[in-house]
Amino acid sequence: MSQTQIAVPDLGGMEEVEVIEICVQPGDSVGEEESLVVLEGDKASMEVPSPVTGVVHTLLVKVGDMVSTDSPLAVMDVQGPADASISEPAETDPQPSLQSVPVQAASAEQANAPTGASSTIDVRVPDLGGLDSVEIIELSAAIGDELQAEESLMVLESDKASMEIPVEQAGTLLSFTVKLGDKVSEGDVIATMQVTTADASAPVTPAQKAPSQKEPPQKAPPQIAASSVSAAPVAAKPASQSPAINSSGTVHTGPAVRKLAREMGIDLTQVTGTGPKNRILKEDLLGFVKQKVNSVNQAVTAAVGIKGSNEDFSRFGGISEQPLSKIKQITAKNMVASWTTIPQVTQFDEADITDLEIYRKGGMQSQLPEGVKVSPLAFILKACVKALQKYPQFNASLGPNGDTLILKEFYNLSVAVDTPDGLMVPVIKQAQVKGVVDLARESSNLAKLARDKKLPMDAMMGASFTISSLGGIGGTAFTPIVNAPQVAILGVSKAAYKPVWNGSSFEPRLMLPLCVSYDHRVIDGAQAALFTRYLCQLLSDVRHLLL
Ligand code: CAO
Repeated sequence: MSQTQIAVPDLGGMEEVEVIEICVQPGDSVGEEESLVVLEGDKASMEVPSPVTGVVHTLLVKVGDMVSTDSPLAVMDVQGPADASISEPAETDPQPSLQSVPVQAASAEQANAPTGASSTIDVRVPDLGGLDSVEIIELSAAIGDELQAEESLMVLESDKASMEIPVEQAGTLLSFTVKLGDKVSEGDVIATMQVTTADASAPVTPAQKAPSQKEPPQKAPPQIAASSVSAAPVAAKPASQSPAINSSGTVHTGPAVRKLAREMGIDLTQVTGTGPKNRILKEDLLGFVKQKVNSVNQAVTAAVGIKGSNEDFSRFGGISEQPLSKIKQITAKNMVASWTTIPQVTQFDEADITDLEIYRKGGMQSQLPEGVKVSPLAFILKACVKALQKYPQFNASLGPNGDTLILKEFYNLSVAVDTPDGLMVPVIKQAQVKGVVDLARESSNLAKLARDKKLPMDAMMGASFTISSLGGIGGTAFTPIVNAPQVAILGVSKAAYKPVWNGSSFEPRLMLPLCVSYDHRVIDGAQAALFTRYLCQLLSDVRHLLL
């Protein structure tokens, strides 16, 4: 075992390029020709494949580093003695493929093939059926790929046709001598391959022996896909279900697709490749984006949809159909969104408000200014402020990515008001600076404005917590829906006298049912129980609320 330093190969004239992707981690076993890093200059991106088989010992670069020819990239543990030439591949590269993917030396000597059994050949553009100067739109194979005869190497497209260029002979792809977007004609050298020949003494079209441009092409004719530009031979291939990840865990695709994926923020390991050996093509990436957009749209539609039934109920008897008010339609959408996106739980408890009600209906009433009426709601509002101050996570919202909690230092309490047109939720702003009487006056004013349809828009914004009181109507308990983006809501049902055990006897006490629904992503059950209990304690001793 020895250690070998891997360096950046000849960059073909580019001075500095950026490391845009690290394909391996220390400890990874890497095969020869598997990508180590991806580099990008202002003209091209390129993968740097490992020239050896071994284990990555140390990475000497990180994403964002600028490197140039011969810059150290990594140290590899390899079997056998270190090969000093590995860090200097540029010295041995007879034809550096500067703008395109290949960066490794590609001579037969470096190909590590059995002596006398393999040779390096040029791959040339075959007869293009009369077309000239045709653009390369897809590189279908990667350096190091073992290609079978007739397997696609690249795709060309002119204004008349698209065509795959297959390799004639099976072998290992050593380099591309062209890049995406280049225009090629019949006879042009486009790649070099290492092939195994039956007779080692008679290698086929060795790379070192360049035939003249006029020499007839040696390769199979291209598969002309169609006679119009709309032909898409690439897409016509059967879609593969397996992701385009090679044995080293890196994604099998070209630099252009990588760049596009990076710009769009797409994790390529999630994309299924339909190219040769599951290679991800540009079409795959675009298809993936389309699919994601569609599914998001569907989810949004489902979340905000208020679609009802298509059933013809008149088959069973008489029916009439009424339009839903705008308020009801908006409420429906908000409810569906909250119900489907927030995991919510409701905590129930009872507050003993016997003493509070004696005070409210007795001593307090006589001290109130003319025309002011204080219902239990005003005390409940006051108690909520105090409970929210003690348990601030109830007066909060989840951050945009769901990984932070935004705690609010204002206590803007919205109160659900039942109006003929539907539910409205005006907000009592800065409730923490208001006393019980002020809260009573403001909640009653806001309820009146809501019922008279005179609520200004601003009066319904900025709430940090909601109270829904059905106490004036009846009921023993209910489960209010969290008013997103808030994380909790208090439901209040009708107070009723109940026999309560005081330690020696049952006593009639006026018990107020409280129901706290909460976003379980933010609030734990124990916190909800403590919060609700604390509310009950506050309401059971009126002194807490008047101080
Ligand atoms: N238990 C027993 N009695 C109660 C009570 C309770 N929890 N809450 C109120 N009351 C009594 C009041 O004291 C009042 O009695 P008096 O007239 O004898 O004093 C009576 O019920 C009516 O009260 P109110 O409803 O007019 O006043 P409020 O301050 O309690 O409530 C408001 C105001 C706007 C919350 C209420 O009118 C309302 O619209 N509630 C409906 C809210 C709603 O629809 N929520 C469901 C939303 S979906 O989750």
